[in-house]
Amino acid sequence: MFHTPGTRSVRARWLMEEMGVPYDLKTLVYDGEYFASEEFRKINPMGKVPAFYDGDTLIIESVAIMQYVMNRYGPTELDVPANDTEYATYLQWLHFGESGMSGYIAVSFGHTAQVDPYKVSEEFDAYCRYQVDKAVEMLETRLLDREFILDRGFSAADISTGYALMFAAVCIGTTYPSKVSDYLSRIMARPAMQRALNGIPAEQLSMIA
Ligand SMILES: N[C@@H](CCC(=O)N[C@@H](CS)C(=O)NCC(=O)O)C(=O)O
Repeated sequence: MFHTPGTRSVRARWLMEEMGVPYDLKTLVYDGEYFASEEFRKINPMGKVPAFYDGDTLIIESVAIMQYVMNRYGPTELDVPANDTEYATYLQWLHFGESGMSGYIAVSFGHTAQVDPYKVSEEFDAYCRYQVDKAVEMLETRLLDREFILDRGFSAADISTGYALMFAAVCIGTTYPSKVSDYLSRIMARPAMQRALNGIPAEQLSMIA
């Protein structure tokens, strides 16, 4: 898998660490010019990480990689079967971590860092931050009476959403209410997550809590 520390490829790496699935990592330093180059776009046509190869099969969406690995290399307790009462909630948060959170965080990060060609207007940045704030509020409510997103315990939904919380704290300075903050500390302490974070500078990690 093509990976850059701290990016969405952490999700897939964290999942494989939790499952004990062996993987090869090609670690790239983030370099906008290289990512946009023809050479890298032969690896991932979108010029992004993760780019996950299983033989000739390529997947470029972090949550899709998670689902692929769980289904191909499971079974795993991290996945929730369709006949489970929590299946709908599981699917919602598995995808919400990317489409309802990280997409907005990434736009706001590009804006904050003033990275070409990712600059947007102040209004659009405010809109993205508003979406992130609402998501955090919804998660705080969910965590009022549970340790993880699901009653059954830690699942892939926590990997997807937990990564988004880390992304927002480090890249756009989001701060969290008490339940979300405790939850983030709890999932960050998992040995598999610690291994998946290998390569992230300590000063960035100190921004999370
Ligand atoms: N929806 C994709 C997003 C992938 C993505 O945007 N990756 C970022 C890093 S977190 C990237 O490589 N950006 C480089 C660029 O856009 O130039 C996923 O979940 O994998």
